[in-house]
Amino acid sequence: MKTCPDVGGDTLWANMYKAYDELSAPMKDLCEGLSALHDASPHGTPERKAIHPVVRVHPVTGRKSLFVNEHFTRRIVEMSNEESDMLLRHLTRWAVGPRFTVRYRWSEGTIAMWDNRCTQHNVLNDFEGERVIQRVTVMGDEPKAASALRYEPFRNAYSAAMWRDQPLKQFLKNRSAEPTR
Ligand SMILES: O=C(O)CCC(=O)C(=O)O
Ligand SMILES: [Fe+2]
Repeated sequence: MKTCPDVGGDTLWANMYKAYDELSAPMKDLCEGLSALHDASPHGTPERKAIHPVVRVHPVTGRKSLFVNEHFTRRIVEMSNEESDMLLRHLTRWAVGPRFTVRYRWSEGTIAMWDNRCTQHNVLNDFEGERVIQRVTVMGDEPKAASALRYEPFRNAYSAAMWRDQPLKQFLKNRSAEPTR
């Protein structure tokens, strides 16, 4: 941390191992069979999209963690839009609940290291004045699913709400058009 406001600008980190561990058994079971479409629209690049497992396995520790967040996760691939909204609303709030979260008050010169494979973070936008932080990010590996996906992508019959399925359908179509690596 280079320059810190007198008050505010704390960072919150939530532990996605614990967010997964404390789900009920049936919810774990459901989530492990699912994947989700993510996009980077909050960063001004909505064309950056990817499908990731809802529960991922850490490549070093082998532990499972929840891998959805309010910022980037748009849609559960295997569910209808309404079902997806319901589940994502629950999971994204659950994941950042106080029981899984630490709140860090910075001072200048402090260095923080964290692992994006099993945490998520958020800076509180509650400060006035300057906040300057320098960061280095290590390239991530591709998130690996905790278990094989069990369901096909959701295919909607014609309905008034079909337009809501378009971003997912378009992504799956483009993906299947790509040459396999
Ligand atoms: O400014 C911070 O506290 C965290 C910065 C951040 O979000 C990041 O490096 O990804
Ligand atoms: Fe960040």
